[in-house]
Amino acid sequence: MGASDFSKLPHIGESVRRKEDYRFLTGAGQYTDDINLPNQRYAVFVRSPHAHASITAIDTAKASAMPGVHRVFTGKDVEGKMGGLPCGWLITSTDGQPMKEPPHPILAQGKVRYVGDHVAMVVADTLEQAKNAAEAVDVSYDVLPAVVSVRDAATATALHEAAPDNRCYKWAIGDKAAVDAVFAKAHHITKLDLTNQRLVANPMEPRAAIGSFNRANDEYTLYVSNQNPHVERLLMTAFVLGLPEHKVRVIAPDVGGGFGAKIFLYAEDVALTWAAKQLNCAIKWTCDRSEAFLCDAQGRDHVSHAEMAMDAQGKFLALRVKTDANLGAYLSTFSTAVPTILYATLLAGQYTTPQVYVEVDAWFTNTAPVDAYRGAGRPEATYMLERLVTRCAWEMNLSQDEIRERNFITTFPYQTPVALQYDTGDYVGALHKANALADVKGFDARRKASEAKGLRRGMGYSSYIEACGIAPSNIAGALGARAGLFECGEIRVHPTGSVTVFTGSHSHGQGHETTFAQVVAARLGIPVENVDVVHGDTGRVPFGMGTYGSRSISVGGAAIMKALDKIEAKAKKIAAHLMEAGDGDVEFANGEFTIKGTDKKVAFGQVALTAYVPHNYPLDKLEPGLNETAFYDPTNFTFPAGTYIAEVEVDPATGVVRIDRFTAVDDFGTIINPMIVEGQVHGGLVQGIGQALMENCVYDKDSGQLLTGSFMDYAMPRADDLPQFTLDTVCTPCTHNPLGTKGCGEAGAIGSPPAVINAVLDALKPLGVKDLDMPASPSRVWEAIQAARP
Ligand code: MCN
Repeated sequence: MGASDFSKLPHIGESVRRKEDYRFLTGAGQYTDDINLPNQRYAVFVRSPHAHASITAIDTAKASAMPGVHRVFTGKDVEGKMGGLPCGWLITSTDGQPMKEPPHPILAQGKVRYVGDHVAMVVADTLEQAKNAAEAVDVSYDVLPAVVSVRDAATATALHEAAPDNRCYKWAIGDKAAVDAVFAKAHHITKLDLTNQRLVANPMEPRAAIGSFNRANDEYTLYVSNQNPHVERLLMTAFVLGLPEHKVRVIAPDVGGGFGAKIFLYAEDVALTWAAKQLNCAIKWTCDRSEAFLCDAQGRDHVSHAEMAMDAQGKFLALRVKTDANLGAYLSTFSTAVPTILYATLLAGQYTTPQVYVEVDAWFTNTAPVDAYRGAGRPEATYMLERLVTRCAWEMNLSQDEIRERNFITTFPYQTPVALQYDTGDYVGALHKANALADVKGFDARRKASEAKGLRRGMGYSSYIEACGIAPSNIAGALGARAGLFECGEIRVHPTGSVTVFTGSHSHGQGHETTFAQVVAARLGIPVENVDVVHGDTGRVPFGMGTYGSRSISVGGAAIMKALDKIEAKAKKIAAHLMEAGDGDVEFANGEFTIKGTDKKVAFGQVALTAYVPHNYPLDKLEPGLNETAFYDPTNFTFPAGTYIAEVEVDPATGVVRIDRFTAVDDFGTIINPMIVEGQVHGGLVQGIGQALMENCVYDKDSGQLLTGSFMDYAMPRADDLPQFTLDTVCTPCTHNPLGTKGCGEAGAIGSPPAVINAVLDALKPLGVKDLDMPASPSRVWEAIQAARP
């Protein structure tokens, strides 16, 4: 079935209420920490208090003798018994030097490299006993100099022997010589230096895991708050523990948000699983919030310089970008792909810039590992580009509309100079719709009204594009990644015609149990209530690559569509048998099989029953059952895009920024469930606005201590920091997946930061403020105003 026919089916585009909300709203959800297994103990990790140090001794005698303590595991216990954490998607350096892949041990081996690094694991009968014993583990350290910023990394004490200058890799994309030649002749060059600050993901449910072992069958089970249980199992068995995969079951039950931080294989998960066999028990660990600040993988942390070459009309001729990316102390699972494949390839944006050259240096520092966080690379690209485009307009005396419309891509497919081919889009349409909804025409009057109150008002634009549906194997491979990411779906039609869907996607707030059920119900012509969705369990779902990169509906949903094609094909044969017709004469629509040109028909339920209760079944042509599995590897990314307009009021006396209006017009192709999509955009916008105005993960420059290790210091946005959002969409269906969908889960976080900062800068322009880094906190804004004073 084509995407166009699919979009017209019942339930598609319907705001079906979320099936999963009943259990969440009635407290019946089951998160990892809610689960308790027989013979369960508790683990607590002893973590490094230093950012960089040699471990000279670990004395576990006192801790081991404390009440309830079963074992204190240290680096020595795991040394030689397991590998280190793998870094999965390693990209290939482009400077001829191999990428530095230093070991990432499960428990520290002689050295710690960030505050929170895992030194020992204590297992005791109760959590209190484990905590007390952890405090009694006596670790002696020789403290070494620490480095936290990419600016200082090259000259700092090396973290790893494998990387003496702390550089992990150098990577570039684009034609440098061609770009330099254009710059040499450009009419005007706009330049920008900026920092994309480090963020902490902070899902509502902190990470948690229970490792268990069954001696009877030599099988492990790991319950874990994770976004991709099959990948977790694959990495843990193949790279770290050397176990046959079928001996480990990973279950990610209800997960209270992830935002990227739960995609990765973490040391705690491995340690618990391994130790469960050593102690022949179940071992639970629940991360507390302070621990999460220290040791969850963090996001962003780029320092960049960008230049745009233009002709006299403001037409973009070439873009040149140099970025230094902070990878933290160790490589996390996907970390190397973030500042490269997921960042640099998006720097063409929505524009026809003929030449783009991006150079990335990635560095180790004594900070928590940095990896994907909602948007992963694409917010960094959008922030860079949309700040630059806004500045280009200011320097060329063009309006924000003019600079964009002169450079927007308007014909598709469009091949960018940085590897991607956009299939569809309507960038002009989204801009015009956003202008109308934001009442741009009324802005001057509102600005005057603000000025009359002693306030400054500004308006900021951001026209973002992202690559979702991560990741087509062919494109990922061409860009140097070692693996692409397909998805798997299984449709099990039961004899009564109800359906269970097994998907490799994982829902941790995105509402898949509803939207995936809508897709199946639409295709089979059955009620949404008759479809249940199972995910998050390697013991029940055939395989899966999980949820991130806004891939679930476009890749996981497409796998389900492929399985449904097989179901339909087989069901048609059964229907043909029932109606004594040829297979080719059967048509299927609205839950009924019919024979062309006759009034013969059978219902889907009757066909399902026949599949399991065969009567006079042509066994030579058909096997019983109605159960199909499909794997889907996309041929391209999906390219959601849109224009966001923020309008802010700034109090120059205090530096306080208030967002007065925020308009977001997105293109997500065909939309399955508008209510869920709107919720996803809301969540993304809040995270993006949080980055723009409040959130900032700060390490002390000298000691490497995390200074923002609690919600007292790390400001999260709350409802009263936000305006009522005005949302709308344009629709250009994706051309290469059978649903026509483009991902929506990250758009808000990608598009909003530059819109907000551009608005703040627009407001402060009359005061002489030319630049501002995120977060635009009151103190920063106030300081910028003071610094700009003549
Ligand atoms: N959808 C739709 N029509 C479309 C696109 C999507 O109806 N055209 C629906 C989907 O069916 C799905 C939801 O919207 O129910 C999101 O779909 P999609 O864009 O495919 O994104 P994913 O499901 O793959 O979710 C991943 C994305 C990412 S990468 C992060 S990070 C993120 C996010 O989703 N983390 C979240 N949203 C989150 N929401 C919550 N509550 N918690 C998180 O941790």
